[in-house]
Amino acid sequence: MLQKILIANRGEIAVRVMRTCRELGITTVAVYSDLDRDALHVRYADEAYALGGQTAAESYLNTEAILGVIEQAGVDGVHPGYGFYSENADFARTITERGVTWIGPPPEAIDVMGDKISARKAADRGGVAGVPGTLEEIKSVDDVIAFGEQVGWPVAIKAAYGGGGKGMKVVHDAASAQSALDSAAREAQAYFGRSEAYLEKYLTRPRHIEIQVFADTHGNAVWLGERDCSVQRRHQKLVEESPAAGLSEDTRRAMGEAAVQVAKATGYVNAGTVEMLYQDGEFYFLEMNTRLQVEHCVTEMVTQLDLVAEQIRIASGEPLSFAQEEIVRRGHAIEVRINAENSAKGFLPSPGVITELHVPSGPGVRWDGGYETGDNVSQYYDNLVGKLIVWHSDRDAARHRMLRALQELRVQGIHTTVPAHELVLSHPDFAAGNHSTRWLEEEVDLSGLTSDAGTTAAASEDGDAAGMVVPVEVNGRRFDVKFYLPEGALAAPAAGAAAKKAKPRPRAAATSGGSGGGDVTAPMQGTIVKLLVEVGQTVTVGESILVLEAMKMENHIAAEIDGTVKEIRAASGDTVGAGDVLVVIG
Ligand code: MV4
Repeated sequence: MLQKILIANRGEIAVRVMRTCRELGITTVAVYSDLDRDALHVRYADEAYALGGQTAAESYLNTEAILGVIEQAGVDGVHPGYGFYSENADFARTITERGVTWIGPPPEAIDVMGDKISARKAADRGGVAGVPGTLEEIKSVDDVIAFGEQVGWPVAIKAAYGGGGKGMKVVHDAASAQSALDSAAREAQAYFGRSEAYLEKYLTRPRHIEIQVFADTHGNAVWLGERDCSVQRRHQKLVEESPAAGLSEDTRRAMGEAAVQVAKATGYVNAGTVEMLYQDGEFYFLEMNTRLQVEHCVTEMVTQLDLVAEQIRIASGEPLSFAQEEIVRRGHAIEVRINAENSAKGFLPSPGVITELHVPSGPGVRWDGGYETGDNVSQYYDNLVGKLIVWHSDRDAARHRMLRALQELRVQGIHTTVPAHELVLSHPDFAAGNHSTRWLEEEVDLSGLTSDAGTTAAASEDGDAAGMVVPVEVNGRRFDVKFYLPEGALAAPAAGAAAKKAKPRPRAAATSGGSGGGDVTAPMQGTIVKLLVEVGQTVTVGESILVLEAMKMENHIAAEIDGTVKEIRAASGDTVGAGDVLVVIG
């Protein structure tokens, strides 16, 4: 059994892995960037080593620095979590060559699944049907047109090395095939450095159902049940559950057995997830994720198994601790991702200091967090603050338990996705299980969503007129009274409150709230990826002026008036603060 494990990650997943290590008596080693010197995963670990740097590339993806820590700390295993190195076959090979155990699948399996064309071929070898489509790369637009005429429009052009919806284009007719192909290739080249693409029939209202599989080095492979991850926005999952609503036991078993066949066809070992699209009672192989996933917790809740412990046992060479027929799934689990995003402003990233974090508890509630009160959610890393998971005997009871837990959760100082979760969990379509991958974006009215960060600091940062909540008693009955004050009235206390934890940047006049002025300001702290205009250029309302990246998401910042670009005050690569004036239009 492994004795000392380096967790090459940060945030909630690093803490999650360490918790199991502690239970198993394994020593934990954390690594950290300059910004994470005092982060929760560092405080939690038995030992912690600096990587230096701020951005992910400078720190958590700095191979030399991590290899140095592996050496210095004398670890015998590395757990990559998700993201970062988790699907990097070269890194897995490098540490394996140094005699260190990779807690993940064989690099060959990562490579096969990393190329979506070879993944489709592997599924095919395992006798599992992918979405109807091609097993070869597109050679010319004629391939696209011929395929569309044969299976019917729309069709999807997908990048072989793509993922997360990037490099995917939906084509509705022969006339638009060429431009879609060009744009898919351009996007794939820009994001993944490879432009190969293949074709699939585009399913118009699929559900995203994925199967958790596990395989050991002794030839055993099992499936642990499914997760429905259909509630997504811009390819970001928001709510996950197990089991999937309305799925028959026969279909579930057929999907599970298909997933195991895919795993066996690639010589798979350790934890993996086979993603499928499910529509009209049919399921199709989509792709396989060769890592532990964010949403593994709902599987843990219904199976009462510790998937991280199982990963470590398998990496240590032990056989799976259970056989397929011993796996019992009970009840229903739901997970919501608590992201630092402002639901009321198009899910705009909301980095900053968490001035208060009070997590729910009570029966059937689990919190997997990466932060505590006083911690800073940096714009340089992803926006996942924590995951709230509930279990109950059936779906509707679990849904009500989640609504109860969301009510108990208090996060102050940053905005979160809590209002969106409350809307989803209480929506009749979700309650009825009538949701697909396009439901949230196309059918749910998100316009009534409000911001949730109740602190005066966060409210004034956005230029919101809403202010603080104060308890009052009227004839012995207690009420929470919310003050609606004119913009700017809270500026003084806000600065004071924020100063306790963070140094607020000097703020420009309140144009960031969409006042329609000529100053183009940063709506949140971030890094400028690209300036799209030049001085002297005429622009119109709504035209993209620049691209600002925060928390791994690119945000287009638009002009609020027609006019001419008078001044550009920022350059590509600059880090800017909320409210900073970046471009002046007059
Ligand atoms: C599809 C599809 C419909 N038909 N493929 C998006 C991300 C990538 N992993 C696969 N995706 C999709 N592929 C075919 N042939 C619809 C999606 C899709 C989607 C899939 C899962 C979860 C959410 C989604 C949201 C939009 C589109």
